[in-house]
Amino acid sequence: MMTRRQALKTTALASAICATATTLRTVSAQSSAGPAPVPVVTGPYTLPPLPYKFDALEPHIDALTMQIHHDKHHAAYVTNLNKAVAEFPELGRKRVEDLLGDLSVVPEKIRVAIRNQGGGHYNHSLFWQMMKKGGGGQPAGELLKGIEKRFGSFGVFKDELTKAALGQFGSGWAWLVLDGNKQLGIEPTPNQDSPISQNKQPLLGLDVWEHAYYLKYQNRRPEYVAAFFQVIDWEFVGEQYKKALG
Ligand code: MN3
Repeated sequence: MMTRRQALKTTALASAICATATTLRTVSAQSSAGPAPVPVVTGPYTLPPLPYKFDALEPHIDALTMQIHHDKHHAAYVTNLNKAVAEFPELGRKRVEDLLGDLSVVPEKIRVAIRNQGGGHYNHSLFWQMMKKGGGGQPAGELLKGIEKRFGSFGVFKDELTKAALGQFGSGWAWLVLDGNKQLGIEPTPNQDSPISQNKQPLLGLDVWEHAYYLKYQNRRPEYVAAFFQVIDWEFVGEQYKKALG
């Protein structure tokens, strides 16, 4: 038989469950209304649309991560970049890669903001295009030849990029770049620093900020890095390589 104390406990538990269910209903009612609109950003820089649906990279990269990553994180870099250049309209007429390419000409007052927010905008604008539904596999043509010449094999390159991605302490990126001497290389960068600020053209970038993977992979960065290789758009990376070779 249930004692009074047990009965009270059971009642309390039941109300708690009801309260939770109500909260969950409220949340799902909100999310079924669709994603919140991207805030209107006034300024010279704009958020490029994601070139595919949020769920295009499932199951490797989940839809919610893509939505928050693009609509919130990237949007915030754009907003903050616009805020930074608001006082310097002549800078806003330049491409973000030109600002990043020579930070010494950016007024000191906004140099850190351009490096971080401009870097965030530029890096992510590339990052979305470096992935696609049904991507993965290996590069072909000139890029494959270049990778084999520089690293010995595609497998060695993959290991090296993975090592750079896992070795990046805290937030940052791991890149395949083409340097000023037209040599391929692996380059980790902290925060939103872009290889372009070191006169290196980014060809492939792997975002290892926790916001890029935490919802699905939590602390398992190696699983996320392996998943990233399943969605790389090697055609796009190959085009970047051709352009950078000139
Ligand atoms: Mn990111």
